[in-house]
Amino acid sequence: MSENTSKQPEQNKPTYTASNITVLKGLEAVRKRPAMYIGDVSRRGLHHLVYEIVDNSIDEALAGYCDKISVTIEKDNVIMVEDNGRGIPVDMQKDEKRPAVEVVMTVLHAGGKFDKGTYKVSGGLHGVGVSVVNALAEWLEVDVSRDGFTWHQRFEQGRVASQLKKGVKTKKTGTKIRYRADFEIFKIQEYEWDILAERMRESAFLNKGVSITLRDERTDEVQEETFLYRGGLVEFVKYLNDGKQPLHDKVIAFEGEKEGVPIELGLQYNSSYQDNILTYVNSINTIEGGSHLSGFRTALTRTLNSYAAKNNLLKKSNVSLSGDDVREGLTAVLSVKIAEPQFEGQTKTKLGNSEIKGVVDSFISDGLNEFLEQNPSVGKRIVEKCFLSAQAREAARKARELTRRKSALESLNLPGKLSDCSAKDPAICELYLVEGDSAGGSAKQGRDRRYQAILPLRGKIINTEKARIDKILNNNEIRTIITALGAGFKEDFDIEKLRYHKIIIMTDADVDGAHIRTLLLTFLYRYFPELIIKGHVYIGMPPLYKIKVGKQERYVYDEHERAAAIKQLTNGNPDTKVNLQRYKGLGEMNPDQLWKTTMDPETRTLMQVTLEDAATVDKIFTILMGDEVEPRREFITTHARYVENLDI
Ligand code: 0RA
Repeated sequence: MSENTSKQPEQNKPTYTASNITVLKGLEAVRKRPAMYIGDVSRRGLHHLVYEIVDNSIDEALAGYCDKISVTIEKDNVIMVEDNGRGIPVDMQKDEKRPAVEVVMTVLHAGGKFDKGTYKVSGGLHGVGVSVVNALAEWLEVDVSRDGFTWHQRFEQGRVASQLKKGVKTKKTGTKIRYRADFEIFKIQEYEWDILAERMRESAFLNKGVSITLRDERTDEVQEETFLYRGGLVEFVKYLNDGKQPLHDKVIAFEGEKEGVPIELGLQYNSSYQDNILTYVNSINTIEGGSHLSGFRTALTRTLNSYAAKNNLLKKSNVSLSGDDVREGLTAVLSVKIAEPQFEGQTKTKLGNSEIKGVVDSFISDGLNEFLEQNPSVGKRIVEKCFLSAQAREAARKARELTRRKSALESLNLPGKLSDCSAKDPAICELYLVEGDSAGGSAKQGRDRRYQAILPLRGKIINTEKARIDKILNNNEIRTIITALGAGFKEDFDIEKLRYHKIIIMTDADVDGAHIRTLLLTFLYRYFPELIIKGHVYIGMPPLYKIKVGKQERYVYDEHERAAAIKQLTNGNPDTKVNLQRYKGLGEMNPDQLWKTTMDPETRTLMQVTLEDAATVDKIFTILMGDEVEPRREFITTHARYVENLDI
């Protein structure tokens, strides 16, 4: 074992062999094009590095060797992740002639080489390996407890900075990794507690019995929270349904293995009209769904229909429950483990393995049938709710058929309020959804009519969180939006027909504006999720102030920018006269100003709406649009996290 600890002094430059050179090339590629490995180098990517390490510790937990993980944000934005797993192996790697831990840290995708047979992740942004974190770290230090000793090694920008060194004796095992991200690469320095906490909570729900402690030492008042859920998905579903009225007390849960595939499901209906189904493969949130979700949906629809029929629970025997009906008000979490997952789709979060559909279907059918047989009163309540949904849907269908005859939901007959653009290629066309007629007027005059269309919305649109589909379709603003988009609705939806590839929500920078924006986002999220997943939805950012110093004019978008701009324009001289105009609404800007500040692709700021964390998104909409007032007030003025800065 001693051969692992190189005798050369730490300061000595390591000598490079051929294999080391390919290693350097590999990590160099990561540093050159980090986005290829971690998505981006902004907030998301920075946090992704933390997940990457924690996921490795979770892998140890999945393999049954680890039940405690702690994650600390230290001062100076250093991250520390410690676990009580087996410890990264420190013995000599035969092929590489270097200690295994050094290989794991410096060779792309080396982590999995040693660990066949566990549920490792392939493809997508996940499971890229700790070496990617190492490559993107200013420095990284690893401390392993294993084989009776502690071991230490340091790296800088992915390169070996000190050879593996054997330390004191220990009986413990585990891995501790400390690193500082390379802020020459990352644009953003700040870690966000909420983002990390939400992710750690999710991992803890998905890996029951594993305790994950998050600690923030950046301020004198240290913050710490431990996530540990012995109930796993049952507790996850309860958490998601918090603030909603459950239809039955107990979360329905199944856990087991079918044809070698471990499957876990928790579900509970609530009185709302929306569904919230989260699916995971190897603890990765499959936002775009895939074969496991299809299997679950099929099983649910078939099982509830046959149960209802068998027990004469449908008041009209000719009615059958559609997929939408059996999912109304359903909160569910499905988690499967697959040895070789194939991820597809826009964001590589769609499970492709086709064989999984049938496996999940049959597992869930069996479990659900058994549950319904044993709990007839719960079964009856669920079917009754589905039946109400079916009736509403039937009413909506009739209403839609009526309107369809009038072509109101088809693009042949565009709404009168829409000022359409002249271009016909959706890829370059933009639709501005604008709050109020007066701002709509300015936008119409200020726009580039070749590719920018304007749809002014009068007053508040309906809260789609609180209404069934029949009511929603009776709302004029909603119908106008659907018609303008041109891609149909629900079962008729066809994204190929979408008339604009950018849908830009433009509301005032005040509380009312935020509310209208949220109403619009709620509607799009619930009824056109594909538009968000495919990245078509944006938020336009009108400026908050115009600053004028002498002849110079500057528009700024937040308080922070205001201070900086004033300082710059006045050269820091407090006696310089500053003319500050605060825009209360879009209507206060003339068409030319609106164009320059909010609509001109050269100068505007757009935020792209993303669905990064589906669990949080649903919670946010429940808070924002649901019945409880206080959490809403708290939330609405702070910034929405489901919005990602882009396109400047
Ligand atoms: C390679 C092989 C084994 C474990 C690990 C790496 C490992 C990596 C990390 C990263 C953070 N914590 C970690 N813990 C373990 C398998 C070890 C064995 O077979 O004994």
